[in-house]
Amino acid sequence: MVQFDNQYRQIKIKIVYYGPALSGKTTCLQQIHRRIDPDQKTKLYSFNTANDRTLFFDLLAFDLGRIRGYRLALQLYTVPGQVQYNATRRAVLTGTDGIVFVSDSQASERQANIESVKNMWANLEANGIDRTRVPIVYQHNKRDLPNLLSIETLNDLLNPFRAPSFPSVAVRGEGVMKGFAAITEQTLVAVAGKLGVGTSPQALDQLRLHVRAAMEPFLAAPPEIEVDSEPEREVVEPASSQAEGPLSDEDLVQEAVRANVAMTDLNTRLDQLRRQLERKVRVLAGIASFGRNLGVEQDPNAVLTRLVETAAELLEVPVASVLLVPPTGGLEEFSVRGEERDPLMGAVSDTGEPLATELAGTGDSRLIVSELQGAGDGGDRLLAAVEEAGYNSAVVVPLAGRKGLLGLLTAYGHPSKSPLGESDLQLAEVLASTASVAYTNAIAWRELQKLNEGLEAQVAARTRDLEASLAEVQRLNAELETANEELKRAYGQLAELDRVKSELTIRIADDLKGPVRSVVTAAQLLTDMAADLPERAGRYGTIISEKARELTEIMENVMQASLLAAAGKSMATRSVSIRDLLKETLAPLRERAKSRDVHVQVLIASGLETVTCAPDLFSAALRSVVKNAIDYNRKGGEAKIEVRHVDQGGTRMIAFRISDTGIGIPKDDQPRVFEAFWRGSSHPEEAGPAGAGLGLAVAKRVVESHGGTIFLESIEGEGTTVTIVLPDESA
Ligand SMILES: Nc1nc2c(ncn2[C@@H]2O[C@H](COP(=O)(O)OP(=O)(O)OP(=O)(O)O)[C@@H](O)[C@H]2O)c(=O)[nH]1
Ligand SMILES: [Mg+2]
Repeated sequence: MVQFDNQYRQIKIKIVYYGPALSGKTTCLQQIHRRIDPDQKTKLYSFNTANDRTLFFDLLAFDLGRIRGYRLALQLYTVPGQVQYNATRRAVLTGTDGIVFVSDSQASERQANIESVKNMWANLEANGIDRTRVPIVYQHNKRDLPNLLSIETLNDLLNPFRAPSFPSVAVRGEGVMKGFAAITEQTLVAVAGKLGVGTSPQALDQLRLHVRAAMEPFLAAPPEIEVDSEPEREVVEPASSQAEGPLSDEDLVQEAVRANVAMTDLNTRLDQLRRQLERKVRVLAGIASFGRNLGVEQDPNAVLTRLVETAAELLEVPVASVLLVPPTGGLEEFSVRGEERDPLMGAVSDTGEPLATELAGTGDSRLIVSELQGAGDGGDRLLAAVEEAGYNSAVVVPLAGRKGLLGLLTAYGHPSKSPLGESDLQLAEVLASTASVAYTNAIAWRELQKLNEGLEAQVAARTRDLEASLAEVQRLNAELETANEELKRAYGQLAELDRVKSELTIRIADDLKGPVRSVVTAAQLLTDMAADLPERAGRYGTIISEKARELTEIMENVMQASLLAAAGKSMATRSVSIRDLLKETLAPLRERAKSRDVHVQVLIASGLETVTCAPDLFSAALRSVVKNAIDYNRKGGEAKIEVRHVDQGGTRMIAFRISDTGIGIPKDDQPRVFEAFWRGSSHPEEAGPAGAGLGLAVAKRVVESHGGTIFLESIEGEGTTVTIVLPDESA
């Protein structure tokens, strides 16, 4: 009887392998188990006696995919063949949806086969099952042995309705899967009405196709293997340990069988749960390792590739993809695994946009596409696209970035497996959010690196620029130095020329002094003798005398200009006798003083012998000052030259103090007396031609180039005192 199990959304279908003792029923289940579940994930439960004869039943439970969202849970039972276990057989037969009668083809078993089939009819009747309607196939077994009944004979004896029959060699697996496929198809077609698929020929054909498709891989399996070793199966202790022989109370046996069925059911369920748990653990481990790997991933593309691979692996789906939102909007396939195109990108909506793009645009991109979801119109369109591509379901989750949607992760369920559901969606979400964070980080990291590289490049460029400018500066510096050197050399030459010129000028002027003085003296004599000479001669004498004096002044001016230029340039100093120096200074002025009637007095402090100076220059400077003291004096006045030691800030110096009793200098003029070419406003008429106004300026330059000082004190109408202070080098 078909059982709907709404909790797990499954339909349980019960098929019983019936037949005489030792006909090979258990062997058939072992073969089917090996074929449909080579990894032995499900278990074959057996309730055996000590010598491996079936005591209650064997049970093999497994899923046969889905129809309309319901899982088809097949349960294959065997009955114990031994005659005495009839109560158990009847109990096992309760609610069966289909039967495989396994006969023993040996002629010796003719009667046993007949007894067994009779017994089956009786037990079906006892269970209220119509034997004319229950799906049944025959498997005439042990065709490898000698002395066999023919298939026709067997069918004549056992198969009154001429149900499909298959020869088989169960120990080698031959014919077993064919019989199994046939009964599965028949049974499912028989229960089709109850499944809600209707009874229309098309619907039934569809169902047949579905079952055949599900069975195909097992039928096309590699050559069937002989059961030679002890098959893997779970041996369960019977719930009731009482053997049936002596047990007369049939109800008790039935209870025991029911209890064992329930227990086996529980075991099966437990087994399922264990497998689910194992899968969960595997998934969790997968998530953990995914997170660990992404944590260190710096390449954004590698993050997404890994996401697709991990999603396909952990969700156990054949197709998964990452779709990205490009800067221009819309959606692009970044990576599609298991297909050319992502099914939801391949299918377009009415607006001509891929369905996935439309989904991304709605802002609600977290969904399950499945028959079980009962979605609205949109959902139906999505499901149609998914089924069109050959998948039974899909999950879609968003890849969320900091600034919005980065893209979508999609996964598509294999039609032979349970459709993807809520737990798959959650798993996809965990993977997607982990990857989104890693992706965002990887992009940030890449940008940081780019920025760094840019900075480094900038620094390098600036460094190169700086180095270039530095080289330029160095080159210019070198040029400047060369130019400087040349300038220095030129300057040296010029200075030398200048010096030579000054010396030459001074010497010429000096050399001219003697002859001019003789001319002056001669002219004077001529003037003195004027009375004795013709009148014309006396007049010429006066002219000569005047012009000779003018000439003296001009020479004096030329010399002073030369001295001014020479002062401060390379100056050869030496220690000279002060007395000699003054004698030399005053000699040319003697005549002048006499003619002005000025008395010149010299006082040199005792113990003061020498002064260190450039004698020519210093003497000329001194002479300028004394000459002023004579020129700007009054008749019968006095010009006094005192030389003595003075103390200046603890240093012994030599002071030359030149004072006169002359007209003095007005206060306003005093600050300007040392300026070149400045002439006092009160040049006396009798002082003869005015000088060039260089005297005191030259004196100041000369004194200062000796490291000395010169200053002037004057009281109008009383006289002027000029003091020259020179370092005492002899100290
Ligand atoms: N030669 C041969 N031996 C077979 C074949 N099928 C089963 N056997 C052997 O027959 C014996 C009984 O097989 P089982 O599968 O235990 O028979 P069963 O129908 O389950 O027997 P019960 O549980 O006692 O009713 C075993 O030794 C099998 O190896 C076959 O096709 N050929
Ligand atoms: Mg058995």
